[in-house]
Amino acid sequence: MFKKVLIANRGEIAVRIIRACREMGFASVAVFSDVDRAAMHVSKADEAYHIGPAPASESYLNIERIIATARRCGADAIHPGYGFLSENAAFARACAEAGIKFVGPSAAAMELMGSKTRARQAVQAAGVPFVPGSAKGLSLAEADALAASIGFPVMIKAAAGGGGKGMRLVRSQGELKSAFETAQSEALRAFNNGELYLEKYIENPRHIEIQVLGDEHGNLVYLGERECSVQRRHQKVIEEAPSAVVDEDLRGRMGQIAVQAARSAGYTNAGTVEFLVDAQRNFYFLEMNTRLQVEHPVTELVTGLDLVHLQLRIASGEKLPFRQDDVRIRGHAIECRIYAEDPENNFFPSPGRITRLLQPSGPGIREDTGIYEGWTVPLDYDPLLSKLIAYAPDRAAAIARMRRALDEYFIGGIKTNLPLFRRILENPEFAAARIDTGFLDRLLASAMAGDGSRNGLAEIAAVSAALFAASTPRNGNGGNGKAESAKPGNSNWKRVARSEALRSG
Ligand code: MV4
Repeated sequence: MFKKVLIANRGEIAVRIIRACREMGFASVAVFSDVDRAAMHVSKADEAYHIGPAPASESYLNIERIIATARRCGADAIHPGYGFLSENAAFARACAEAGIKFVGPSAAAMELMGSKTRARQAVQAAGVPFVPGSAKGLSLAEADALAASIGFPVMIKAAAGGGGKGMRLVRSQGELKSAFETAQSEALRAFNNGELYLEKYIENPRHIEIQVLGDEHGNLVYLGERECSVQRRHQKVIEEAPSAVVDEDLRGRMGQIAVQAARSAGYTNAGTVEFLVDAQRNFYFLEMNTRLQVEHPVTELVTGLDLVHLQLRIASGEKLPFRQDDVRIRGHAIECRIYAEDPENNFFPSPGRITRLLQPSGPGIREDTGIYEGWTVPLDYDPLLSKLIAYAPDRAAAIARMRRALDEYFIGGIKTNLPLFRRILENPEFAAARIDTGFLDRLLASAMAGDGSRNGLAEIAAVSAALFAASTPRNGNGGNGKAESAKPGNSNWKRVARSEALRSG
């Protein structure tokens, strides 16, 4: 087992990994940039080292600096978290060369999955189902001929892309040439690789992904699915486990396919196989993510497993401590991603100082967070503040629990997307699990238009703020001795705002 683990990340995920290290008896090492000296992950770790200025390219993405720091402090492993260097094969290779264990798959497996066309070819033999299309890079002429034979609409995708980057929807033959050319120049600019492939377009699919876990002795298991259809611009907003449309039979079939795909890539450690699922519940392989995902907690809650513990045990060479038959899905978990962004202003990032923070707790509530009252959210990184996760015996109870927790949650001083969750969770379509990747866009469009029966987001925010201000004592300072213009000295604002504004529909 390891003695000391360096966490090459920041925010809530760094805190999450530090906690696992503490539980397992490993010393933890944080790294931080200029603007993160006061960040929560720095104070939670056993040691912390400065790695550079605010821009990620000079700090959290600085491979040499991070390896040098790990060497200097004697770390025997590096956990990359998600984002930053987590899917960077060169970083995994640099760790190996420095004799430091990278907590994740091999550099070769990462590289293979990084190319969507190579990944498709590698898993094809394992009987993995795909959307009709090409498994190799295409010229414009080849794309034209293929699109004509499979029929429009089609999607042009960048082989080096993923997560929605460099994609183009093409509805007719006449649009193909210019879509191909812009996609190619975009891909060249973004990935230094202009390879494009093409697929039949699936209209409003669900996005459902399977968590897999493999040890370094050839054992692989799947840990059920996550429903990730509630998203906006390829940014997930709500995830849940299990999916309401996945029964035992479908879970078994998708799970076995995901394990086969991972096996054919020589995959180890934690990974996620993404699928599109159509209205007839046909499923199609999209891509494999070679990292621990943001939404891993919903899988942890319904399986009772700790994915970060398991990642660390696998990386240290241990065998998986259970078999597929031992994995049971129990209850229902929902996660809300709380972002510092303004839903009233086109979700523009809203960094700044958190002047007041009231966090939910109680039965079935977990919060993975990297924020605290008084901290200033920097504008240099992804604005994810916190993940609020509700767990209950069934989906309806999990929704009720999440709504209760959201009512307890207050973040003052910055704009957040908290009001959006209140609206999603009271939506009848969401309650009935009639969700697909177009759900949130439709909901936001109806909020803009004003559906007559309830307040739009703007009104809810305005009414809440007015009631909050009215219920705040004039000289109240919340008891922390710092002068603030508006601070909730008591909890009246919540009760009033809830009854008067949020429940008025
Ligand atoms: C698609 C698709 C429809 N048909 N491919 C977006 C992210 C990237 N991983 C793949 N994506 C999609 N690929 C075909 N052939 C629709 C999407 C898509 C999507 C997928 C998952 C989650 C949200 C999405 C939102 C819009 C489009």
